[in-house]
Amino acid sequence: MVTSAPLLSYQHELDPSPEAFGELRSSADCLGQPGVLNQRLDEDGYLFIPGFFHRDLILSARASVTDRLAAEGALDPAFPPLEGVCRADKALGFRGDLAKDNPAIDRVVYGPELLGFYENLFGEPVRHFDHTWFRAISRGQGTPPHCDLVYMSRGTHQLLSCWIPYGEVPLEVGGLIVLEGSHLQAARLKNYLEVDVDLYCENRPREVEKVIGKGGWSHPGWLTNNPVSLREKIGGRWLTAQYQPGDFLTFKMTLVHASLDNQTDRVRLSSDTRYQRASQPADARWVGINPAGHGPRAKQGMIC
Ligand SMILES: O=C(O)CCC(=O)C(=O)O
Ligand SMILES: [Fe+2]
Repeated sequence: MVTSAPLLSYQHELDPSPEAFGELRSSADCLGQPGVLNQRLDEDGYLFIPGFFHRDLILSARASVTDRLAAEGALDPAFPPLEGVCRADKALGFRGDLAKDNPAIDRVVYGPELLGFYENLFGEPVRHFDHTWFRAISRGQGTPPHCDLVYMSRGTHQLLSCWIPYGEVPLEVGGLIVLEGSHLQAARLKNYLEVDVDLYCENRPREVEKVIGKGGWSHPGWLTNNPVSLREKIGGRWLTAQYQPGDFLTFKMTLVHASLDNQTDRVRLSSDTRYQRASQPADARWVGINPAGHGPRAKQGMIC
């Protein structure tokens, strides 16, 4: 992959050599073949489907978000809102509120195209989590390496995340990166994969204060904040793409992923949402009309 700017992830410079960095494999050509898709999902831990959605569907969802960002004064008024140019004095980040009461986002993430994809993949009726994660990432921001299991392990583990960019996300705007083969490292990552950030030890006063007193997490959720040393330790390449509107990337709960940092003044907009077989149990924190999320109702004490 051609790179001009250095590849930054959580302020660490990734090794751009072909042994350490590469492109996601496209499975767009296997869409009608669930057997092949499932085999690839097992092999790679992810499926990358470029050009899946109609571009206009994604761009109208983008407009719904950039209009909100413009209305709150987060965007540079010298540019059309759709360009998503951030004001230099405003930092953006995780913004679940941008997907709330937003029919244009719902149309993408819970519409017939994507639900149909998962139904075909799972071979039976599916359900999605009712919580929609949404990010508006401005310059200097990115996501450190983690697996999603630590946030959503109380139902089936045969759950898939779906990352969708709303607009072009070239390398310097900072899209998702996945660590090749990391879903096959469960034995090595065992202690980390057993984490549940909302579980805490009742017999450890400092943990009780952190989780119950302050409403925080018993564990930060990240596997590490250094994607470079992580790759050197567990191997594989960091894989990504020059994302276009219409693309999506779906992946397993145990696949290590992170993002590149945004090195531009253009906001990186993306959602991440979750899908599973309807017949399997769902993590109660994320389903229903007003899901508990990581809030007080989700905290569970145990004796350690
Ligand atoms: O978009 C990001 O920076 C992180 C997304 C993520 O962690 C996910 O899709 O599970
Ligand atoms: Fe994640």
